This record gives sequence, C-alpha cells and structure tokens, in this order.
Amino acid sequence: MTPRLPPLKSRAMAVRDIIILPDKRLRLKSEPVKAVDKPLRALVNDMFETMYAAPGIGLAAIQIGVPRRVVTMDLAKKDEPKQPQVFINPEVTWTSDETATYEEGCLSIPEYYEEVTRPKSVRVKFLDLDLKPQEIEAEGLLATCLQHEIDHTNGVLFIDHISKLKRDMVMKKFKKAAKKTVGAKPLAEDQEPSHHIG
Ligand code: K1U
Ligand code: ZN
Repeated sequence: MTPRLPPLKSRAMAVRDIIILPDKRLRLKSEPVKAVDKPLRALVNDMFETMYAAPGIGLAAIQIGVPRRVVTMDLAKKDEPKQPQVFINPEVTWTSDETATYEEGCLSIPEYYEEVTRPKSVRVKFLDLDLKPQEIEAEGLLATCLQHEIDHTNGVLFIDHISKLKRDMVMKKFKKAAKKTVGAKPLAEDQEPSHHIG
C-alpha cells in the first residue's frame, strides 16, 4: 500500500509511484478541479517531479492515483530549457478530419510502444493555475500528447486505440507481471531488482 504523505506544511516536492496496468484506477473518470489551493499546487509540483524523474513528456494525475482532471507536460528537447505546462480540466473542443500516426508510449504501460492514429490537430480548452480559461490549437506531438493525457482523465488508455488482438496481448502480459509482483518475496539487499516484463 502507498504510504500516506505527511501534511503539506512539512513536506517538499515528491516523486510519487506511477500506477501500472492492470490497476483499475486507470479506468476511472477523473473529477474536475474546483479550486487551486495548496494541496492542488502540491499535486502539480509532485506531478512534475514524477514526470521528469520517469522520464516522461506528460502525466495525468490519475497516473499517480489522484482522480483529478490535471495534466502536466513538457515537450522541450534534451538540449532546450524546460517548458513545463499545466492543463486543468482540459477538454477537446475541436478535432481535424485529417489524422496523424505517432508511436506512443505510456508511463503506466512501461516498455510498450505502438503506433496510434488520432486527429492531426485539436483545439483544447483548459484552465491555467490562476483558473483563467485558456484555449489552444495544437498539432504534431503536442496534439498527440494532449489527446493521450485527456484520454487518461477519462479512463481511456492508448491501447484502447489499437487492435483488440494487440490490446489483449498487452493486458495478458501485464496481468501476469502483476500476479508475480503481488506474490513476490522481498529482495535480498544484494539482489538487483528486475524491471523486465515478459
Ligand atoms: O501519459 C503518459 O503515460 C506519458 C507519456 C506521454 C506520451 C508519450 C508519447 C506519445 C503520447 C503521449 C510518456 O511520456 S511516455 C515516455 C516518452 O514518450 C518519452 C520519455 C523520455 C523522452 C522522450 C519521450
Ligand atoms: Zn499514458
């Protein structure tokens, strides 16, 4: 079980555990954010810490077990300064008819990558950290990543956009890995943990 975090006053930013398939929480529809208060700011900070540590280019709050409609993202390349972006209550308001195919990954489905076809361009409305309404039009990786993360807030995973055959294969593999983990004995101090699945 994830240990309870100490009250906000006494804690710094934290890298949180990312929940992994087949955890049922990944299928929850997250609740809208109503106020940007201290706990919400702490959540956003923890999401960035967790996303950068993974490393990933996006993260939805539910991936750390918090069913709130909050997304963090940073699409800056390695040699560029950080470009942290926060999207609160993001919603797709328009999609192009034209589609684009990208190879996607997911921090909740580690080491599995597959091509996904989605609308090439999207318009997304969201709130910023001052709860000010914003709207952006995106294409390329930003459009793909926004759709992937907004899907997370609705309990949808990128494997829902691939063939049933491939999805069933992935589910089987991760269910098997989860069973092994639950029954696993704690590692001896001199043992290397194995992250290999399959
Ligand atoms: O939501 C997530 O699970 C994060 C995911 C976002 C994403 C990746 C690719 C297409 C759509 C959405 C990731 O960040 S997976 C890791 C990744 O793509 C990456 C990690 C380090 C450097 C560059 C990319
Ligand atoms: Zn994901």
